[in-house]
Amino acid sequence: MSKYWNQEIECMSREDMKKLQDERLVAQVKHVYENMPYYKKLMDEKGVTPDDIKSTDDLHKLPFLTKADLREAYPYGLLAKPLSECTEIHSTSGTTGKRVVAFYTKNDIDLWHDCCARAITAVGGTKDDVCQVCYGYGLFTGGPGLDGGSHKVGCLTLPMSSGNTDRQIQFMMDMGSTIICCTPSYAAYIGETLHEMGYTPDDIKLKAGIFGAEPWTEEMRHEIEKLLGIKAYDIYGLTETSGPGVSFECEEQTGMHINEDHFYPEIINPETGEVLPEGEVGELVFTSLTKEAFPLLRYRTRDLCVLTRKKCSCGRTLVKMAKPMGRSDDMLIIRGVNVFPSQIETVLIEQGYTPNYLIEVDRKNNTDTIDINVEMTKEQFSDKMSDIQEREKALAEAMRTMLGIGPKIHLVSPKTIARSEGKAVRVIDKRKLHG
Ligand code: DLL
Repeated sequence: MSKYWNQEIECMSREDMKKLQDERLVAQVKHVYENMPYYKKLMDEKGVTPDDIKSTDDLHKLPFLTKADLREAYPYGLLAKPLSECTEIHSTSGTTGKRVVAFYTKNDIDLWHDCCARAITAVGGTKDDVCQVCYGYGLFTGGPGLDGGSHKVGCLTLPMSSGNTDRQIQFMMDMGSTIICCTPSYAAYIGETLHEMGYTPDDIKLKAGIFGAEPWTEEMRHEIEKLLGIKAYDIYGLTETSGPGVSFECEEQTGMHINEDHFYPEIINPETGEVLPEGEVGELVFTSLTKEAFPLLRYRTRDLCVLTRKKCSCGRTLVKMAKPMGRSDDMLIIRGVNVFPSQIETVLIEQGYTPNYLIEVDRKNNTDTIDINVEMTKEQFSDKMSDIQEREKALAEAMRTMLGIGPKIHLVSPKTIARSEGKAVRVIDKRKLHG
């Protein structure tokens, strides 16, 4: 059984991949220019025509698209195929403003599922596996994407959707699930519940998990691997580019291979828009090379990360992206210092806490404040106030070393912070609430 879903593409030489990308880009720019008046206008304003784009080396000449464009063009403004050729939509879970809606033709769906099949195969999935999909189903892309990939691979697919955690565990045992797909925060919750029900990883058959849709740290990976007795792999994607499967992790577990035959990546300086060389941190930008219905060119994801073309031991030559360190708009600026929730998660798990925490940011007397509520485990829990204060002090100190600013720590009783079944809410920024 091959460890690749599509060896020819996944292990293609750089020259051949560049040739394929160049050809696809030229055709795609023409398709967009002729069928998406919104982007044609942006190109016209910049004085660029399809003839100016001869290869990926010319990509920098094209205008960017942002989430603001998607909102402005809502609902049909970025559609590049007649509605009669579209068979599905998906949408973001955005709570503010208009939703982002993405459209798919039959072919778009097929290619998307193919990308997810690559991800499942890369974690060792074959038709002999039982794949439990507990990402949400519906408008969210997580459930339908991995479900489609699992069907392609030929796994027995359990379309569980998220929630009803006791039932998830019951099915996992009864059906002998070997692969699980969900958000990392939900995986941690399932692991926690498994242990609470009196089981250990020896009681289940799981071997691998495919986790994404939200930022998570290496420390969280180890925590989940321990709780469920599995290998935990990362998967990345966004509704605007199709959903999960834009990139996926292989056995090396050191970043995600981008399906660059479909999604051409660039890293830019978020302030100037300038393209940055390999190895520099910046904002990830994707150009869809094959999508028909909703083919976004130079779409700014707002995710910050690094690309590398270092040789990977798995044999794949697809470029790799590091774990995104968060979205540029998730970054908290506290008293002028940049803080990412992922840094806080790292410290917590290193110090023996669980990934159950909530960050509250506020502004009092013109000064930013940051409070972190952290749940204690049953073992850490103590009746003695002085013990808890001691622990809070030690944790605040560890945070200060990592972040450069000292947050206020509040250790709270076990089971008092709400668990997540989908994307976890880690931050409440009250400064925004006050306007
Ligand atoms: O979250 C698609 C997805 C579903 C990916 C299932 C992986 C698994 P959206 O709801 O549109 O789509 O959110 C996309 O989520 O821009 C990132 O900020 C974040 N994100 C997605 N995957 C990861 C990941 C889906 N592996 C936004 N690590 C993206 C960090 C991630 N952040």
